[in-house]
Amino acid sequence: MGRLTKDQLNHFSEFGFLKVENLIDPEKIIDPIIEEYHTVLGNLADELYAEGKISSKYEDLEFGERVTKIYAESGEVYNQYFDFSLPQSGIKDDTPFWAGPAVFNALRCESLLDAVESIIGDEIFSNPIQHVRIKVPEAEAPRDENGMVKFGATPWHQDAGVATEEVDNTNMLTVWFPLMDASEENGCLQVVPGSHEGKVLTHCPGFNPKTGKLVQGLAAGGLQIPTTLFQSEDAMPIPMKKGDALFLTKKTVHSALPNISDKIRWSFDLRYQPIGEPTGRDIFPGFVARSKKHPEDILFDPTIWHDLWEDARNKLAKEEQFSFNRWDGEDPACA
Ligand SMILES: O=C(O)CCC(=O)C(=O)O
Ligand SMILES: [Fe+2]
Repeated sequence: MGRLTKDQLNHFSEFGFLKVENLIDPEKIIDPIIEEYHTVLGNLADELYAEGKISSKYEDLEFGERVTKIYAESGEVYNQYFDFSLPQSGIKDDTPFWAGPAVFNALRCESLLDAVESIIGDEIFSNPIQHVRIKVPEAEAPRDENGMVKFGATPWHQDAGVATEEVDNTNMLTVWFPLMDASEENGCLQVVPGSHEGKVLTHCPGFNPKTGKLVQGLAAGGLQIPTTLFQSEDAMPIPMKKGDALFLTKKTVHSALPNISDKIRWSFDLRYQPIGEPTGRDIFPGFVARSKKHPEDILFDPTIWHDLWEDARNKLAKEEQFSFNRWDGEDPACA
């Protein structure tokens, strides 16, 4: 059903990205996710209200307006409550996450896996580097002490650059899809066609490690490839409809535009790879999504998936945690 054509595969290997329209059923896959997140938001609202961080639970608002109001009034972004992964540091035994059945159902979406299979083969592992990204309108978004939007535009990077070095030997495929229509105004992705052909480029931390000062235009902590290192003038925005999916190689240079609209922009980004290759975040759990060789290994049970994440969190909370960052900012390109 979702199998890719020869032309689509050629486009992917030539340019390092491919947009596929109508790949993910909005009613069967996406709407249940939105419904599930309604409950998560309700729980968050209860918690913040009880703590006196918001003056109302905003129960009558739809998801986007409600999350915007809650973030704006509390002055904080609570995306970790919705995310189906864990933070890269500071994990505690009460760090929130959401690994619910509608999310798992999306990771297992058959038409999506058909397309993934066309690119990486039929032994498919769901890589644990995966996120939901909720971006409230910049005009209303909470800002940090430097006046930067918290969780705003995504800077230029390659996904290989935000994983550990082991991923250099892994055929990791990124799948990005919006939970509503994504446009240039609300912050769709931008890609640099052909940028996947070279090596993993230098990523610079959002601050200079020597001076501790912020690198201009960068959110603190975020990694970014300096625009001198790639053909930024070739950047191409990729507007997408709800149900479309965008495939990227691990070396395709990409970013996301700021959300200057008056509604939220939210999306899922998932990753898949052949079974047995390193994930680049080995302390997090992935699962076998498809296998002809070992069908008995395929995970179909959303509660097991949830428990894998809970076990990982509880284990990591007890340990000393290291940072995933493979970049130290010492490269002259970062100056
Ligand atoms: O959605 C975004 O803002 C960035 C997504 C991204 O970089 C990715 O999916 O790899
Ligand atoms: Fe990315």
